[in-house]
Amino acid sequence: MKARLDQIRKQVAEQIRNCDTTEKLNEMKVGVLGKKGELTNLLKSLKDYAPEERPQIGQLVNETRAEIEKLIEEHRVNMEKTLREAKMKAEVIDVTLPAKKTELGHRHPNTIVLEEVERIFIGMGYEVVEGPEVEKDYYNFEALNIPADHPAKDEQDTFYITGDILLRTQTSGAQIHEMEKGKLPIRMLAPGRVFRSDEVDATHSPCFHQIEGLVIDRDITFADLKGTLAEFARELFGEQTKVKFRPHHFPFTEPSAEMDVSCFKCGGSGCRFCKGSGWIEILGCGMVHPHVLEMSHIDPEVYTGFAFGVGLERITLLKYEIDDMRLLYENDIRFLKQF
Ligand code: 2U9
Repeated sequence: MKARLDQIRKQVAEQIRNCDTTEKLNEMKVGVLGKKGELTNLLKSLKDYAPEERPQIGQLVNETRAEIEKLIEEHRVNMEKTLREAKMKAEVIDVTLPAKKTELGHRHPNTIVLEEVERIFIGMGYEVVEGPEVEKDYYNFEALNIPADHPAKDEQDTFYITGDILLRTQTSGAQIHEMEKGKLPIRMLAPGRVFRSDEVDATHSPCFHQIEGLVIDRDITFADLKGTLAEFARELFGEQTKVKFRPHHFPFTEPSAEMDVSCFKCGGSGCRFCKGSGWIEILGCGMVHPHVLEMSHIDPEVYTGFAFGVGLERITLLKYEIDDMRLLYENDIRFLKQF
């Protein structure tokens, strides 16, 4: 029996040495030590021996089994070490290679312009207030002196949710909410999304952004409006920028005007960009209508104010010389990368 066990041990040791993968080693282990393995068979045949011989033979078989298990595990550890070392040698890392360039995200061109406009007005003492996008008809129209039969109230132009609730078509509701709080003076900027039932094209979108401003205090005059907006234009488009005001009409301001800036491309001499006129229309503005003040419980005999409204996309397109508004919403990374 001892001779047979020695023979098995030698054979198995040879087999172990020949295993060069973990799979082969596992297969071999099952073959030798498993249920149908020779060592198990030897243990099963113990009953054929004399009872007094059985403990000694059993012990010999178990010792051989333990030895084989030890050999297998030693070989496994060595093999894994060799494989790991070979893999590491093959995978040499060149630490002198330049690192992969990771692309950093950055602000959308609309956000860049919005933050610039906010910075300018915050510098003049304004507060930024964002109103709700879903508004009551009253805050979007009535409180702004826009009568029931005004074309802007047409269902063709406005997204109504119910007869009385709508998606705001201008951010002015935010100013009405501030005025109703009764805390004066007011110097505020109301930026945000507005919604109009427009077809999408190069200059229109059913959702775009406005930045509106409102100042209410004692002794506010049209001169304050002009000085403030001229300074805004100089900060946004450059120190050399000139402004001009043309009379206009809005229901919520009286008098009303539109402001043009001298073309920042040609300096005012006329080019393709300003269509030869030397001027570019930038915003609408005016003195807050006394009726608008009254409706929000502000006495127009004591307080006056001015307001203005800018289309954010319009400024972004002009500043970056983009000729199609749709580019601002498509989120094409090749376009956005340029800013
Ligand atoms: C209150 C009183 C008056 C806001 C104003 C404009 C002129 C204006 C347009 C610019 C381009 C809208 O986005 S646009 O199409 N806006 O021309 N907005 S004055 O006047 C107000 C606002 C609030 C209480």
